[in-house]
Amino acid sequence: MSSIAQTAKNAFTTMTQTEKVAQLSNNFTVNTEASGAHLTTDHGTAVADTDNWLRVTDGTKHGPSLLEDQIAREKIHRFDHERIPERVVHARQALGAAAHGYFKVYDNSASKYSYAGVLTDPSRTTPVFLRFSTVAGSAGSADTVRDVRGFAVKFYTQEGNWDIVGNDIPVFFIQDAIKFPDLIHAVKPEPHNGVPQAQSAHNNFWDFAFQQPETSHMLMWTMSDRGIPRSYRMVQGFGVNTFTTVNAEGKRFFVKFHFVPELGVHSLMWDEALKICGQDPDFHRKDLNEAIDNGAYPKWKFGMQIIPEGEEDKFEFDILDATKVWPEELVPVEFFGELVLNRTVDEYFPETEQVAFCTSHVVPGIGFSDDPLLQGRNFSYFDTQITRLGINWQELPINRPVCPVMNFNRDGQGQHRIHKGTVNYWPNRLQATPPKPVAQGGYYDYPQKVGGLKQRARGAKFNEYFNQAQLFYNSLAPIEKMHLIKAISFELDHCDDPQVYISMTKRLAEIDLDLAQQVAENVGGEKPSQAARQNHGKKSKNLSQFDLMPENPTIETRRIAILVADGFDFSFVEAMRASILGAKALPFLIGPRRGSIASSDSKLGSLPADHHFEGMRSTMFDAVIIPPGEKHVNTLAKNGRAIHWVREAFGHCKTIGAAGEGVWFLRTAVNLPGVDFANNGSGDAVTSSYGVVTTEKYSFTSSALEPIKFATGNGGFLSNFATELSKHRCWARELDGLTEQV
Ligand code: HDD
Repeated sequence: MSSIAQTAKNAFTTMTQTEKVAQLSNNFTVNTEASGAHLTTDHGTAVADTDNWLRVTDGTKHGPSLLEDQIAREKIHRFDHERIPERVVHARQALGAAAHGYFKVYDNSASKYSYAGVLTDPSRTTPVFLRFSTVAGSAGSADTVRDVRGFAVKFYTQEGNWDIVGNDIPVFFIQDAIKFPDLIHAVKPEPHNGVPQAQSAHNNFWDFAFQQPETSHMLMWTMSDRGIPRSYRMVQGFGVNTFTTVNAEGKRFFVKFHFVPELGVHSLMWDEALKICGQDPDFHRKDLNEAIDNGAYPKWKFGMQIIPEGEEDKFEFDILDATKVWPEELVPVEFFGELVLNRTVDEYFPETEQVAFCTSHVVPGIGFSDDPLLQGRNFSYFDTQITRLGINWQELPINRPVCPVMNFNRDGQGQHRIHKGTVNYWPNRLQATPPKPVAQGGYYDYPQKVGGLKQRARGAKFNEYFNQAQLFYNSLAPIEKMHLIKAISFELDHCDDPQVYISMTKRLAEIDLDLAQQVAENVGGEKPSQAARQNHGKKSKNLSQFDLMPENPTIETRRIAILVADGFDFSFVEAMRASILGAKALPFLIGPRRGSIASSDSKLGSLPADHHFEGMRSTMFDAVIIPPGEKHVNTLAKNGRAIHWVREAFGHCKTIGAAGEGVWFLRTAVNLPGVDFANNGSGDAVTSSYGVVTTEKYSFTSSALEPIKFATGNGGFLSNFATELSKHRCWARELDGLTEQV
């Protein structure tokens, strides 16, 4: 290009860019931080209160929220329609994983509380669809970020669809639905630079958390190990909000819904979660599919906490406040049935993506409460589906009820059904499609008495924010507290505005002094010398994950890596694989290359490695075994990646097993700190130390398949190994500082 042409091009570029920049800044720029600016509606009316939905209340107790609230409606409408549909390429389909399954009650014992068929008829098998999700990240974000997990269940009952749109954490950040747009804006990427993705570790989130102290309790949960689950199959599910049920006598109950996983509640470690974000962003959905495809169907017990109407005021917290749990000592969970997932989806988009949930979807015998978060949600979900899927979203195959749908709702974009007949209104001269009386199954609206002033206010008990944050923190095991402190320290370290991290460390002193001091020291906050509020010291059960270990030890669905190089002991590996499969866990051979690896015995031949050390890291597995074989361990000992593999698994507190020369590899090449190993000459005695299980000599039982007995001591190598693995991790390594040495 000539210099004249170049100059002309530059001038043109500069001119057009400048014009565009000027156009944007003059005509379209609004400075929300300008002095004197105040909050208005879209039509310019100043807003006096953006924290409270207009509701009926006497200032002590909550009555229903009013649809009349034009300010809340506008705010939620604007929020619900914020996203435009994602691009057909370069924007991966929405995040989340889902599966089909069924729900069944054990007997009719819930009929004391509800007349809903789905809860009371043991002869029924109700189909369900469950969608798991993360909250903050957009479509392409990774599965293992620190976040809340959505746990949304659609029950296709004979009386219509019932949706529990829950989370894996029993409380929520905010009390009033009108704050939801603020919460989500604060956690999403910051507006000026679109950073960070799928992270709460930034100024705006922690600023909001500080400004809105009702977030304190849930912050403790998300910063605990609950924020980084090992698997969707190992999370609890909670309806979170307070719902109601009505029994056949017309008596009403306040209820909270619970799902408790059969496999226990387990988490990743933070370092592991961070690595998996890059190594396998789809870790959780693959895990769900792998389990179901292998016939290991995830199962949850279903229960309810129940408070009869009339007893709702006897608690120090308001039972309609979604930032509070109902401690199980006060209101035990009664279990009524189970939910099982047994089929993966056939096609992601029409099922996982197009499924649409609504908290307002209930069936006769189940209803709402005046929980102010639920009242707003009941409006929001239906509204957002209109933007996402169009007005006829309930006709999409995945959303259609299994019972007949017949009404006079008509037309609209994407109408699927052709209605025959001459009338489309009620009442009509033909008596076509009449309403169904309650006695015959029509929905029963409980005649709730409502009183109070119409005002923007919350009930008096809603003003207490810290008791249950303390209760949760106090109930954690020492290792869980340690993780929580590290997690908040990580997050606040990513906040670069001192105002944010200094205020937040002060806030933590409202919960626990030790917590506040340790975090302040880590992140450069002001270390408080005394608690801002006395810790009441109370604890409650089932808040710590250690209270939720499976009733019977199990290694079902655990992924076990067996490291092999040429010259491994064939019989040992085959015996391990058979026993592991017998216990419904999954063995994988990991070698220096994918493909055939020769054993030490040419007559027995070789085995194919499933993956190579680089392709599949230790983070993808729950445990690792090093088989015997002299040549094989010499090769592993020269391979830095193999050594790193085992050291990393040790650092993540995973069970490690070795036999014969494999023990030498752990002791000398990997050099695991602080561990006792099986000695030379100890024969087939088994040594278990810090979750590392070793034996000099592996003795084969009469059959190749050694049944796993879950016993320590003299139970045999595999039984000791399985017992360690059934505990999920060996936390003593971290508590004793060994993990910091690898
Ligand atoms: Fe929500 C989606 C759970 C409060 C508005 N929410 C959504 C999903 C889950 C939850 C699991 C994903 C459903 C799916 O898999 O399709 N949300 C919760 C819980 C809350 C909560 C447990 C507190 C108890 N949500 C909440 C409030 C509002 C919303 C207060 C608005 C006022 N939520 C929405 C939404 C979404 C949604 C914007 C986005 C996509 C959708 O609904 O279908 O309407």
